[in-house]
Amino acid sequence: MDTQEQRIKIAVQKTGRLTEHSLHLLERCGLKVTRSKDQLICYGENMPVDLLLVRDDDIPGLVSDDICDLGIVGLNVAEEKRQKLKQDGTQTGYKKVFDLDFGHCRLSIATEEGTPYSGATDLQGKRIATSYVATVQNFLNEEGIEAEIIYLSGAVEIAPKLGKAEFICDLVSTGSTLKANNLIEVETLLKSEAVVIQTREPLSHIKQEWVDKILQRLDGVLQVRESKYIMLHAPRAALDRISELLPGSEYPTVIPLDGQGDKVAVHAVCRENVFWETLENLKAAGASSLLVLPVEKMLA
Ligand code: PRT
Ligand code: ZN
Repeated sequence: MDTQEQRIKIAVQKTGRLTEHSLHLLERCGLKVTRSKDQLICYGENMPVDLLLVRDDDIPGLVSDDICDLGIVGLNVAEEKRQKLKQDGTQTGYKKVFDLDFGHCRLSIATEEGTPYSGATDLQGKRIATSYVATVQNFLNEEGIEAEIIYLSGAVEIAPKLGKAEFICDLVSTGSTLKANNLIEVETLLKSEAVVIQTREPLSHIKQEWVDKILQRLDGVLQVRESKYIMLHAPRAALDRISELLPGSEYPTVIPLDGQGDKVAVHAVCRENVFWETLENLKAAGASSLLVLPVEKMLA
């Protein structure tokens, strides 16, 4: 059955840092989509899955209110919404189900170079400019600090220069924006990356099956990224040493080689990066004809 209610809706950022990665990831899970004319919805052609393309700030709300079943969003945004709901006395209607290992950044407090800072108590009575009001408030509550939070929706990093605040709290990835504004990071509130969130509402049997399938495929795609398939030849006597050297592999397949006496072929999926050093060590242990291949798909 493929009625509108039985289709999975996934909220994805419309245009921004997470968009390309999110769409690519879903494509790698086998989803083919056509975009609607208004570009707000992408209809799944080969699965009962539609994508809602929205501002990232709206994603936690859409999943929390059960308008979307899943969402791909920065943990920083999901956490800010969770804290906001908590401060309003409401329980969050979504849970984090996956870390996606892209969109890495951290939410940090920074101040102008030269401002004394030896710990959170130095924030007492000061002004902190941020877009992350609820997360900062939660941090201050936990530390038992009273400080004024100045809400700014953008260009937070220029607040100290304008005399609007002594501290800022914003996302940092390379640190070059802080540096360009003569600011230094003094406190990290949250380490963030893109995550999948899922509604807490129970889903119909059919929808749950599809959600499970999507999450399993996502898991496969993420595992594959780091995985390599290694093939090599080795004397049977060197097998123990070679198995020890294969990075992150579980049970290598050992195949006898026709007419090669005690020589065998070893095939293994390695779940970690395979470096030249590893290959050189395998060779030194007696391996030959080494081949490293990318893994296209994996289903545990
Ligand atoms: O329009 P919409 O509301 O959807 O997009 P947006 O402008 O709010 O978000 P966008 O696309 O800028 O970022 C989306 C998500 O990417 C964020 O919520 C984070 O989870 C993640 N992300 C990862 C980042 C950064 N890295 C990042 N560096 N988001 C923003 N920045 C900004 C930061 O705010 C600061 O201005 O980049 C600057 C700092 O970068 P560095 O490299 O100079 O330190
Ligand atoms: Zn946003």
